Amino acid sequence: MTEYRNILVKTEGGVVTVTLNRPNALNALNSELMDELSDAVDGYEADTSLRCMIITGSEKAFAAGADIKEMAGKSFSEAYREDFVTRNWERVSRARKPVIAAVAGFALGGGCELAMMCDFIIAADNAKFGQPEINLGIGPGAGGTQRLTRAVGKAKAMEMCLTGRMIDAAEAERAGLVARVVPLAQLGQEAKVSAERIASQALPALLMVKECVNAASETTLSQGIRFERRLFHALFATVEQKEGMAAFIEKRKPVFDRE
Ligand code: DAK
Repeated sequence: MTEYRNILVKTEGGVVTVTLNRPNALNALNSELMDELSDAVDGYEADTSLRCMIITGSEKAFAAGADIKEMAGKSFSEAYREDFVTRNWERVSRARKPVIAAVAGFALGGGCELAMMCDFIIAADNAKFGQPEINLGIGPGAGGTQRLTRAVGKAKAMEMCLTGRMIDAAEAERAGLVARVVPLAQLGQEAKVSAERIASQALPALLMVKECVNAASETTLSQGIRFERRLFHALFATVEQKEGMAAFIEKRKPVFDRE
C-alpha cells in the first residue's frame, strides 16, 4: 500500500475513502497533496474490486482552498514552466468511476472546486461553500466559474465569485449545489451508506450513468438523449443486465461480481 503524507486512504469492501489530512492548514491543497490524490484516484480506477470513492476532510474543513503560501511567490515563468496546479488538478474530474464528496466545514476556492469535480456532494450541516479568490486579487481557476454556474445558476455564482460570500449548507442545498445535508455527526456514515449502495451495483451501468449525466452539461438535449439511448442499448450486451433482470423475476437480490 502506498504511503502518503497528506491524505489517508482506507478501503472497505468496494469503497475507498480518501481523507484530506493537512489539519494545520485546514487541508489547503498543495502540489504534494494533489499529486497524492491523483495517485489514489489512479489506484481506485485500476482496481476492479472498487466501485466508489469518497473524498472527505475534517470536521472543520473539507479544504480551505489551494495553498496560498505555496502560490504566493510564484512568478508567471515558474508557474507556466511547471504547469503549476493545472498538472495535477483535473484527475478527480476525469475519474470514470463514481466519486462522492463528503463535505464538513470550509470548502473554499479550490476546495469548493474539488468538491464540485466529484459526482455529488453530501454536506454536513456545518459546511460552508465559497469562491473567495476575489479577496486575493485573483479569480477561480479550477472550474469555479463554470461548475458553480452550472450547479447554482448565473445569479448566485456571479454573486459568490464577485463578492467572495460564503453560503451555508442549507443555502447550498436550496441552490442545488449539494445532493443533501446531514447532521455533522452522521456525515461519515451517510456517505458510506451511499457509497456502499453504489458499490453493490453493476460497474458497466455505473459508468454509463455517470457518463450520461455528465454529457447533459456538454451537449444539446437531442444529442444527449441519443447518447443515452446508445449506451442504454449497449447495456443489453452485458451479463450484469441479464443477472439484474433475472434476479428481479426470480425475486432475489442480484449478484454483480467484482472481477
Ligand atoms: N492556504 C494556505 N494556508 C491556509 C489556507 C489556504 N488556502 N487556509 C487556511 N490556511 C492556514 C492559515 O494560514 C492558518 O495557518 P497558521 O497561520 O496557523 O500557520 C491555518 O490554516 C488556520 O487558518 P485560520 O487561522 O485562518 O483559521 P480561521 O478559522 O480563522 O479561518 C478561513 C478559516 C477558512 C476563513 C481562513 O483560513 C481563510 O480565509 N482561508 C483562505 C481561504 C481562501 O482564500 N481560499 C481560496 C484560496 S485560492 C487551479 C487550481 C486551484 C486554484 C486555482 C487554480 N488550477 C487548476 C489552475 C485555487 C485557488 C484557491 O483556492
